[in-house]
Amino acid sequence: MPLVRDVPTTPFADQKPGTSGLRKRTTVFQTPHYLENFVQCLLDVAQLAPTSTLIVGGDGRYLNREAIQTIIRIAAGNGVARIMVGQGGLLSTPAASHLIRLYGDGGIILSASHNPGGPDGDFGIKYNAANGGPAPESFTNEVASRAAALMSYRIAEMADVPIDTIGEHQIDGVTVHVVDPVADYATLMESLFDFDAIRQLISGGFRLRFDAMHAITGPYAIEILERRLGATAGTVINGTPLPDFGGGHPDPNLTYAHDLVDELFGDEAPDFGAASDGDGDRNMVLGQRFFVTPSDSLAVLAANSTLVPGYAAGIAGVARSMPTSAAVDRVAAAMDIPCFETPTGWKFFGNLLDAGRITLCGEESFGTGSNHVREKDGLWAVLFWLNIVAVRKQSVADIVTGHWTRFGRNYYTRYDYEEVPSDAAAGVMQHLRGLQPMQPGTMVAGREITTADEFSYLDPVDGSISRNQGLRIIFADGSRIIYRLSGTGTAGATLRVYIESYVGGPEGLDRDPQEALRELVHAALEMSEIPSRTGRTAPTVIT
Ligand code: VG1
Ligand code: CO
Repeated sequence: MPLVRDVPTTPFADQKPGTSGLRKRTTVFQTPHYLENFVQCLLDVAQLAPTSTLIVGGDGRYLNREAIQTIIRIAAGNGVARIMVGQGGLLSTPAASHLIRLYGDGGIILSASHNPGGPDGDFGIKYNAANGGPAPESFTNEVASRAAALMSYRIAEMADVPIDTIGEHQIDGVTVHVVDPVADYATLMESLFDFDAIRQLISGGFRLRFDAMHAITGPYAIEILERRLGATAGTVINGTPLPDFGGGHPDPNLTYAHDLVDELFGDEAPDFGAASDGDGDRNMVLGQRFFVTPSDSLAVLAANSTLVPGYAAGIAGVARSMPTSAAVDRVAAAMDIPCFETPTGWKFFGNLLDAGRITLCGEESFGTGSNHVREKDGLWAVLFWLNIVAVRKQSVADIVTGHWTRFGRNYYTRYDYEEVPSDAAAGVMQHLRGLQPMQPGTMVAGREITTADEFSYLDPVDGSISRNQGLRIIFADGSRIIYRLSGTGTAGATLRVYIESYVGGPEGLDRDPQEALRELVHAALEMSEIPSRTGRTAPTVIT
């Protein structure tokens, strides 16, 4: 075994993981001992047996490579003798989840997801348990309290591991297995989807474009879409992961993926467009001149799930995060399967998936997934859509509008106010909590409030309770306004306002969402006093 040193350190009080791991400015992670301390605390709480295999990989952002060497040394220092790493230190979040499930007992994923990377950008780290899913709140709370008291960490004196060379490396009694980051994941996708049908669709002239946004999904998308499914070379754009994501913001939405959006709404638009985020767990799906709202995407996937081989036997149930629109609820009701409403963040789906109570789940924030792994999965969602298009032989737009005709339409929008001063954002939430007009029976924007509360979640599997998961105002006609503070931002606070309204049809299904929701949006801003309290007259991002 390698020589192990106990290094004295000072505790950090700010190592509290948020919605998805610990995310900070890169410079914060470069503070001496900062990363080491956090990894020591993760391993202290994880309590891996010496025979365990730890999976390690990240989205390739600046500091990824160095951090992986440090993590290997700390893991070895704590007696972990088998470590599996993606080549070059790369693993998308869903691929890491899959490797943990296949070979591992836990994993450490390095990512700040859609947040910009680079020396002036963000970095992040999180722990996933043996089921492949993000550690639950009980785990992350314990990590944070240990980090606030840690006095020393254990680190092995080891040479750098050759993470670019595939194969098993024996280093001072520690086995480091460097694997192709894509292979097992691509095989999993082939087992779930009808690749023959998708291949035929593409060879028949269906034109697609995938924007990897200079982030982790490039190698995955090139292998799967171009090599295995026969899409022409160049279908995947921005396909080489760069440490600073090309200076961009790898967030697949209408604002940050504007090049793709422009192409799909242009004259020579392809039939299908998609993008993924920094760590590969998000997806944005576009048809020709058509944007699929993520909440609708989940509903459409659920309604069409039996067309896909991996789900042909039927789905046990579905779940969505609370702010996600209720479009999938209507599908679940029609299919006579349960529908669960969880707090924001994928970790809350884990128990439901493990217990077999749900098969598909998703969030309004461009996240969709299933029981195939325990993370949301960007490329999986893209393949699911392609499979449905291939079987139904209809355009994306026709599939979605047909869905509305059958189930009605949940008009939906999200307003994000990024980097608002923390006290102003907290003030908005405090003000909303104290609002008298939010009593049931009050009329707002011509609608009657039936519930106004702060969302709490009782996990039906383990009985744990998560409180303060967003303020919600629910109206008699099913419309909702929700306010939440983000748990992934790294500067100031990000305030999110989610607005939804249902129209049963057949009239009124083809309106512009901003137009259809205008009154509710107005009411949401007026009630919350966001403009006057934050000084923001417009949101940073509208979805
Ligand atoms: C955001 C999204 C949430 C998602 C989370 C992690 O969290 O709203 O739905 O699960 O990001 O996604 P928040 O707390 O900022 O609203 V990712 O792709 O950043 O791992
Ligand atoms: Co992500």
